[in-house]
Amino acid sequence: MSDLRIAVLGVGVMGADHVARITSRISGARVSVVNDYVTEKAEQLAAAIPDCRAVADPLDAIAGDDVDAVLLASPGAAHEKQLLACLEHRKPVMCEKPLTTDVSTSLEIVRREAELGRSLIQVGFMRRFDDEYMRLKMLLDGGELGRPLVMHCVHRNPNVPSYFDSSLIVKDSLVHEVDVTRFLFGEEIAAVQIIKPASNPGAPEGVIDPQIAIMKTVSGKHVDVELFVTTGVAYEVRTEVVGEHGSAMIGLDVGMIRKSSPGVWGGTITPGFRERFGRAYDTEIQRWVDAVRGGAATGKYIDGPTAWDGYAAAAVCAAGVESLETGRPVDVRLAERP
Ligand code: ISE
Repeated sequence: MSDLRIAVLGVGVMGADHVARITSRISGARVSVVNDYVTEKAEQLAAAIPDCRAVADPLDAIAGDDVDAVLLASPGAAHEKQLLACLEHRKPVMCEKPLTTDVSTSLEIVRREAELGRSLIQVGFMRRFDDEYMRLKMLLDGGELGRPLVMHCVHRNPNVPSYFDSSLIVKDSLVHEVDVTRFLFGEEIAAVQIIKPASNPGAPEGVIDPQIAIMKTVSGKHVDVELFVTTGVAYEVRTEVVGEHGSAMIGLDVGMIRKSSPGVWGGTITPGFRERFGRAYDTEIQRWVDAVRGGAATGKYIDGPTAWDGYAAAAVCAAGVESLETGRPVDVRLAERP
């Protein structure tokens, strides 16, 4: 079987990472087209990859005869149009979060894909492919902790880009804990509340950071999340699940503990999410490539979070943003799943 030819749309930090990963670490695939609104960036990247061309218009890239599948790492605001084009051309697509920038357009994408009767859209919630999250999921599904009741999460970034505002902490950071909750517990989130403790004086003017999110699942499980994106320290993502018969925690960064003179001990903390989840991204993309290559036989062109998962996460985050304004818990109302 020949290599899957992928168009990568958007070659900023994430897109360029994906180009490098597909080119050097993923088997059965190659990058045939790159596109970015900064044309020179795409041209430079394409020049360094055999049989790859830069295309100025993302819709031409999607339509290309030399494109079997698409990886969207473009800005969220461009996703709706690009996803619709992928569906129109029946091209499988891996879409970095968000699916789209609002709940109604996300639902529209879910419906359009359902009308085609084919799973073509995978959403890039990479934590589901991380070894520690996979082990935790297996532990919970195996029933050793009994019924999970509570989850405590920590989500700390050393810093965030200058355009980050209070609502992006919900839509860009909390969204991962939303997906982790739905993934680990296998149920929808019914309500979310955002609490605003005293703000970090080091946070940019007007940005509410840290924030505490409290979520309740449909069956009544409790999830709390500390979101703190301007710690100035390093990247820390921890998850602890408490069940009827015990608890389990991941994300402790306990690689090597070193003891040295004068009487200190310690290790290192991962600097950022690209390092922390580097292997998860590799696994995610390899499994997606394998699923797309086998799609004609199985009728399934994804192996991971679906468009519905993207829509459900958007709905929870929209409720979170509403709570950020009111301070009160906000119910999440999901549409009927098509
Ligand atoms: C960023 O966009 C990510 O997706 C990271 O995984 C997350 O930890 C970070 O908070 C986001 O800003």
